[in-house]
Amino acid sequence: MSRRARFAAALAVVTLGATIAATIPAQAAGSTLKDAAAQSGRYFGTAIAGFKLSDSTYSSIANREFNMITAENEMKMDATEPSQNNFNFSSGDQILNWAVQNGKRVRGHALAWHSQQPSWMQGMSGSALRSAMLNHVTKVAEHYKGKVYAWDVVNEAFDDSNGGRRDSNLQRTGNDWIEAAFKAARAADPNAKLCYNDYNTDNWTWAKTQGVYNMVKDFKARGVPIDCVGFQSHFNAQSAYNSNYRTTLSSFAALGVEVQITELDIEGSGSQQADTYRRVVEDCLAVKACTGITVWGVRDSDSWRSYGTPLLFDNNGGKKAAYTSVLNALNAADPTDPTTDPTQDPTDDPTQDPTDDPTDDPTDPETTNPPDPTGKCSAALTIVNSWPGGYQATVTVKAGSSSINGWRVTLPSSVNTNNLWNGVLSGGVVTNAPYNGSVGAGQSTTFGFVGNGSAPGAGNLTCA
Ligand code: 9MR
Repeated sequence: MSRRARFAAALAVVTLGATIAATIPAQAAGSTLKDAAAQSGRYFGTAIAGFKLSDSTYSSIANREFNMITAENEMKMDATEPSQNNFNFSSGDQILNWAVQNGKRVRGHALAWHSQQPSWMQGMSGSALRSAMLNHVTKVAEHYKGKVYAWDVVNEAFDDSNGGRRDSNLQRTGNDWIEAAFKAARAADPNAKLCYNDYNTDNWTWAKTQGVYNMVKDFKARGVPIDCVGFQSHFNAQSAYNSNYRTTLSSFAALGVEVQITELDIEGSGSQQADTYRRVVEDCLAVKACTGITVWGVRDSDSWRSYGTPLLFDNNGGKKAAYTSVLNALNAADPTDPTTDPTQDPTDDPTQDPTDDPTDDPTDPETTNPPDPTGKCSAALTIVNSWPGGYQATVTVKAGSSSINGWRVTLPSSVNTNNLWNGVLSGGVVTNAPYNGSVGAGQSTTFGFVGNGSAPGAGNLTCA
């Protein structure tokens, strides 16, 4: 090529580059899960089985799509302490090193658990077991000090149905075993986020969810070091996704902890599965403190429940409808707004889902149902949750026998808030937002707020 031709070619490349740059929108859509999630400051992760990293289909998808890695089994108690006080980190380190070499972060899983205990621990009890557990937490967290983003310090410690603790050898060492494990983990690695992780804690009305919620609330009130709660979110017919999942995430977030979706898989196929995945992602995106999502494996064939085809890639590594749906939902997220309260996001709009109504929860004694309205509208205030120094409230505004086009609700005079959504607050009166003023006859909409100080009593407010 002559010098002139080379120059012309180079100019063409530069011009083309400038044209492309000019047509890319300010916020380009991510073409991988990790890039799409990063647009709102979140991560997208997967569980990795170390022995599969030599499978190039597996490792190339994992590397391309995910930026948070959980060892599926390799950092558990049986793997890391096969005989007492004799630690083996080779499998865990293999995964950690792969993650670090590929620019990914790691969620540690799991320091203390009733399951997958090494055989020497299974038969132990009392103070010997308590010491052995604390030694394990300390030594493993010290080994990975500064290298993991978060630890599942305690896994699955709650009973499946009654809202209390699960019986286990660890539980029988005393009810304070969980907080003892958290304190040991904090001492060993002060910079790792310390999480409590469990399954069947996704549905806000379930006793197990409330049991864990009350524990976290108590830990926060007493200064037990806890930074995050992991929602495993294994969804299937027995434990189905419910639209109150968003309430669960935002309610925990309001306690001042980060919330993470840690082991997501959704049994099913096609558009039904894709739609549920979308809703889970949207729920996380609606809660500022929901910092990331991890799916429990790469391809369906990698899943612990492969018969349920619950993941985002098929057995051949092809992208499923669920993948596209997750990618699109992540790309639709608002970029992070550092000025908003991390515990509550104004885009968290319970009115988008008519079934997501905390006043429907008959098990929650703090909720009341709006009375049958006789006038233009009625309003009922519900305390969704409260904590020392604050609370979260929802107000349901219901139209009377005719439809309404705009509403005004007077808050109790004790309310002090600087974080209200789905309404406009002025001088103690909330008027509708531009998008939720029209309410059909007998229909309702809601607004919510986080209040400072003590919560007002639940009950009816003036609506006009
Ligand atoms: O996916 C893990 C599977 O390979 C193991 O056989 C199983 C043994 O307990 O653990 C699976 O992972 C679990 C996770 O550690 C905790 N939550 C439930 C997960 C699925 O069982």
